[in-house]
Amino acid sequence: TLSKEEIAKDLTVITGIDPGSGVVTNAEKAVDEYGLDLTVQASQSAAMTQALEDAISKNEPIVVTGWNPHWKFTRYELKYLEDPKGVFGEAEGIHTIARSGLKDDKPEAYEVLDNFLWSEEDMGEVMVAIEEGTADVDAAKDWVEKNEEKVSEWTNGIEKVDSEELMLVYVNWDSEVASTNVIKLVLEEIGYNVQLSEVESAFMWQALANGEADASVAAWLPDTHASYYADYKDDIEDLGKNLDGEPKTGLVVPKYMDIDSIEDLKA
Ligand code: PBE
Repeated sequence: TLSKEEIAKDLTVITGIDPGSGVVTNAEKAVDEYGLDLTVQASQSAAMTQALEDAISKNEPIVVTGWNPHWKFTRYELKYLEDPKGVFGEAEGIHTIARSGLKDDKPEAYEVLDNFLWSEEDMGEVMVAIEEGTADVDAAKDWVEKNEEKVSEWTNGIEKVDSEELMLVYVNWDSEVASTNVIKLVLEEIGYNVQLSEVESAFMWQALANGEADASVAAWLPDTHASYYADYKDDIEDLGKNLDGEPKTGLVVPKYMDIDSIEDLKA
């Protein structure tokens, strides 16, 4: 284990992901509010998990901007640091959001998207398969084939369409790569010609607000994407939760770090 003093001596950064993500914004807020002598280093999800792997292999201290559902909790022994100031919010949800007008223009797609609801275990299966090397599309296909009953609850009674175009936007976060690829296949079963557009967080919200894209299953509310929601809420529609579970974000460390709270990161 690493003591609080050893951690304070060696740790200079919080390893972040993409700069537009809610966890990075909130990590910066945490540095301010807790008065930490650490810099939030933005990078990418894949670089963050690589840094985690490296630090763990050397038994070094590391703090990352983390969230679950995410495969890192199955792969490594990790824990969230307590957040007594509530910087990372309370009860969070993963929501489906759509551009205004989708309900009228493409009611079948709207209905499927509105029905889409799966569990943390479901999402975990797809995410772990991708992490282990299965292509995104194949991991999604395997899950859909194995879960016909669940999928039919989302599509039951919905009329098929004839090759209508539909554009889904998402950000390259492991959890959202999984959900986006699954809902794409389900919408294709209904007859949509689904395009995926991978963008930065801000553009995900923007593209829906100005009608360039149709929907996204990658909105984290009410807290993680609060500022995007505030900016765009009048021009999008929130279709509610698509994950049955307790998604969460925060600062995550290996269990061998002998600290419990973000406050313990104070030098
Ligand atoms: N995440 C995953 C995103 C939302 C989904 C928690 C990394 C974020 O904006 O922080």
